[in-house]
Amino acid sequence: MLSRAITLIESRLPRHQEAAQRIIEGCLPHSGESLRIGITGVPGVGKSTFIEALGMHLIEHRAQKVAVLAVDPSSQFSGGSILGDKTRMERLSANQQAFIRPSPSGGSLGGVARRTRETIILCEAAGYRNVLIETVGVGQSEIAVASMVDFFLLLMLAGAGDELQGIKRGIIEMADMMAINKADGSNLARARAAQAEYRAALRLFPPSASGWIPRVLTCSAQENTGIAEIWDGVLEYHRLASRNGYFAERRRAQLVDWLEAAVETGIADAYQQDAEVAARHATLLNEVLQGEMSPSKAAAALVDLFLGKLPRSAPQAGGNGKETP
Ligand SMILES: Nc1nc2c(ncn2[C@@H]2O[C@H](COP(=O)(O)OP(=O)(O)OP(=O)(O)O)[C@@H](O)[C@H]2O)c(=O)[nH]1
Ligand SMILES: [Mg+2]
Repeated sequence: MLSRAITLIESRLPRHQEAAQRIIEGCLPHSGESLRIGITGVPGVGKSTFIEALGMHLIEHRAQKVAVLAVDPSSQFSGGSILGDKTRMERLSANQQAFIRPSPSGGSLGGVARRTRETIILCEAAGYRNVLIETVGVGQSEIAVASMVDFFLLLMLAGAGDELQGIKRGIIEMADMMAINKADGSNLARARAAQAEYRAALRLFPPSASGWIPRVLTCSAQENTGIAEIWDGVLEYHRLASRNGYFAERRRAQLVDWLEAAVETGIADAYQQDAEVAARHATLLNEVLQGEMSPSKAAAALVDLFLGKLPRSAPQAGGNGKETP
């Protein structure tokens, strides 16, 4: 049922969207009681393997249900990792206490699924106490995901400089915790060294608004070491941020971002669904490509055309006075 509801929410069809809004309204009062964790890192760092280990830890040692939202990067990068994820999250996908949902990135910013926020609400209402969101660490997706989660975990590898890992400074600044993964076998010593280096580097960053000092830990998702310590850290953050009000503040910021993103998505959907606008878009695009018109002039003409049609094409306003973002 949860899967089908999410599929409905991801649909762009207006009649599906109406049903989706009703589901979200119904779920909202039952949502919020979870930890929303964003997990990012470059391809191959071990995000899926880590989520398998953490998810099993939460189920087996903390008796909590886990939802995993993995954004499928296949539309943007060659291959994609969903098939790989099925094998990398073998135990978790077979476990009744886990729900794994690969979502298409659907062309939205940085590969983040366009309905990830709504999906989080549904998972929470379905009783999942932990929502883990895997996103591939290539840039914009982290920024989008960071605005949807309570805690942001950055997985790193030892022995590769920041540039090599494609991690931007801004992303390190957003991280509530860094974990050097693959701290096993002959890599262990290098992982420890990287830990010391990153700890020193983090000291140069200004203290975060939450009063939390980001941690640098090591782990091996494969050998299942360091996972419990990472989760203890997450819980410690949760306690601190709950006490000083930052957790609630961050949740409010999530609502602000949700509203804004939903407005943008709504406008973009309406724009794309208008046949006349779509036809004009194609014509003007052609003119732009021929060098006959500037992109900005074409865009202004298209926006004018779209806005001019609004009274007819706008969907009915809600009318029940409820304010779901
Ligand atoms: N030695 C070692 N290998 C690991 C560890 N974690 C993951 N791996 C391996 O690293 C490879 C990539 O792991 P994934 O979990 O698929 O990495 P990912 O970050 O999810 O990759 P993408 O989804 O493609 O971005 C796999 O071959 C894993 O078996 C670890 O802790 N130690
Ligand atoms: Mg993966």
